[in-house]
Amino acid sequence: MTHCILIGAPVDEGQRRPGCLMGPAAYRTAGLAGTLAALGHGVEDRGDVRPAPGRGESCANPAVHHLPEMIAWTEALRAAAEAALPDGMPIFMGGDHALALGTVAGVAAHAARIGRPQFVIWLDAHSDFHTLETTSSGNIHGTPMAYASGLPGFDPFPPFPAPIPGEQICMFGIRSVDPAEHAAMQPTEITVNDMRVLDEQGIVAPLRAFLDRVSAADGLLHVSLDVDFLDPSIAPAVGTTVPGGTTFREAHLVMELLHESGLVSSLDLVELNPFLDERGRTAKLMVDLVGSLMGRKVFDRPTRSY
Ligand code: HAR
Ligand code: MN
Ligand code: MN
Ligand code: MN
Repeated sequence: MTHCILIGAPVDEGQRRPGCLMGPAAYRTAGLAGTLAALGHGVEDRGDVRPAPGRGESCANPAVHHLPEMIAWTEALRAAAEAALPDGMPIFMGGDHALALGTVAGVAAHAARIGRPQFVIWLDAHSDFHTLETTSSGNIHGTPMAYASGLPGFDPFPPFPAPIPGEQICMFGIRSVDPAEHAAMQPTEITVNDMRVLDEQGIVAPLRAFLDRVSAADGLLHVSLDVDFLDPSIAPAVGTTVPGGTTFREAHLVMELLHESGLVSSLDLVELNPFLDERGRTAKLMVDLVGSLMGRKVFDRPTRSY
């Protein structure tokens, strides 16, 4: 059984549509802690992270907004992640995806400290591979994977502690990539399982191929789950809907395979905007997906060993 550590990250400054700051409250209301406890896990809620005041940092791209606030969030969330990991599995309740600048920095620093490779699976419609220099929206939630990869172009931010090699990153379900992101990803070894790949090959083969690599390297696995990974018809509570996302069963299957691997060491739940939800259905779906990730199954059967 796992000791689950819930950490609220009410980040709203990484994009322009207010509401993601309500995310942690929605996950608590939708029963995340009870879902985990019912599966036999230990649950500890450490409350919401409170960043220090911003220090007025700036950068050359005038589109970028809320930079000082996001630097403060990144420092606070990195510290929260590093503090939680020796005690159990942190589950970061977002908050927009800019929170991952901090959470992934924290898990990467922890992995480096204990001498194990850190892997990341990015479940998202978007590649989030802009730098502060290439983003035209100025929304920092579109940048965390480039930061984690150690790309230049994040000057006012603290240097990423232990940049994650492309071989250890898998993007899964993406279907919206800007030209500058595409160009920046081209020279990397990142595995890109876009929706076209999943349409052709299904969920199982591409996901198992990645999990086999994590297992062979004795890696830690951070899962970053963006609500827009899901098709907007089943998950409307997100500011950046993109049609053609994963179905209910595809998403649960991803979670079930991740559980079966036994490799997951930390989790982000991001981009839920409860202000856009319909009677809590997206929040409830996200909590159900965490249930599958943490071992809920329809029927017990022999599982694949890694
Ligand atoms: N690529 C676009 C931009 O940078 C859209 C990014 C949207 N990102 C998220 N998270 N919603 O994945 O503005
Ligand atoms: Mn995202
Ligand atoms: Mn997204
Ligand atoms: Mn978004």
